[in-house]
Amino acid sequence: MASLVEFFDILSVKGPVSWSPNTARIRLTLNYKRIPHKTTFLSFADIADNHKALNITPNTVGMPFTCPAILHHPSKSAIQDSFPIAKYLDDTFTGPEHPTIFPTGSHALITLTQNVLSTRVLPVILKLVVAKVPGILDVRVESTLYVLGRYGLVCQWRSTVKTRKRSEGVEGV
Ligand SMILES: N[C@@H](CCC(=O)N[C@@H](CS)C(=O)NCC(=O)O)C(=O)O
Repeated sequence: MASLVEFFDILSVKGPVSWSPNTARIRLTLNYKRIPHKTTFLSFADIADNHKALNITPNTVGMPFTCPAILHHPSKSAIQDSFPIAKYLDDTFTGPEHPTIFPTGSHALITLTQNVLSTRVLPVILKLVVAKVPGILDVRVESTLYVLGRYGLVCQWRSTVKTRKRSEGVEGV
């Protein structure tokens, strides 16, 4: 069956493999709901340009443009942020061939849980997770510096970046 959804994931040094817990939520949703889709892996540095070209509404909290994102070809809807994406997919792909991920009547409880997790739990573990990210992003150094600056970890990781530049022979640096 033709792909109905284009799913935007993030490229890593290991190539087109799933590594981000944020994007994994939508990969799991697409697979569980048996939605025909194709994955496009974006370099971290290209996320904003890609999303702007698709007229994706910027996030109001956190970084304006992030993955996961999807483009639903039939409706031309382009959405980012895993929770709204999951709700959109559940509302759009219904019927026995597409199992539901939000049982009827559960939206309020799930929204509350999501809010607590993202405001109370995530900030605590974010720095631990982000510290690992530069080591697995694709080797475009500017994208590595981009994420480091974003989370205030430039000093801690600058030496790692230099090591990677030498050993991997990235051009132009
Ligand atoms: N709340 C968002 C978070 C998504 C997110 O932070 N994604 C990261 C990668 S794991 C990202 O794309 N960051 C882009 C940036 O910081 O420029 C969701 O659940 O989808």
